[in-house]
Amino acid sequence: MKTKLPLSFCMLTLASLAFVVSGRAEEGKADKAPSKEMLKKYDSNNDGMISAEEKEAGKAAAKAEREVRRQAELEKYDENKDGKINKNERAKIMADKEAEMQAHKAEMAAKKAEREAKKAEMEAKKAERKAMKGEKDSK
Ligand SMILES: [Ca+2]
Ligand SMILES: [Ca+2]
Repeated sequence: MKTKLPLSFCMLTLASLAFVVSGRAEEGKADKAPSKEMLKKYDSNNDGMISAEEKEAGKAAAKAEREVRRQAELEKYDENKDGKINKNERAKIMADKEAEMQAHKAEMAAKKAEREAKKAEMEAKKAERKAMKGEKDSK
């Protein structure tokens, strides 16, 4: 347990850092013309602009979404039902997230291996064709 906690903590820090960075990136975007993604998210009357009201509504929706996620997290992990996530419960969340991440990593590695295997196959076929052609030419 002692060896596992610092890693989880490190990942938590990394995750929140990534969140901050992506949050900043989105804020930066808002200053320029709205991106398609932003419009899809916020432009509810489809006039190609995001009004203050639409932005507020979007923010409220995002907040509601976060709240729903928090509630789901509580429902799943709040073992002593005190409405809060304590250290032990947080550790479980992190462990689950870590497992999820490892599974994702494994999936990516498997996909990469598959791609590489395909590439090797193509190379082999290419080499075979070349060899056959060479044989023909030498005849
Ligand atoms: Ca609009
Ligand atoms: Ca709790």
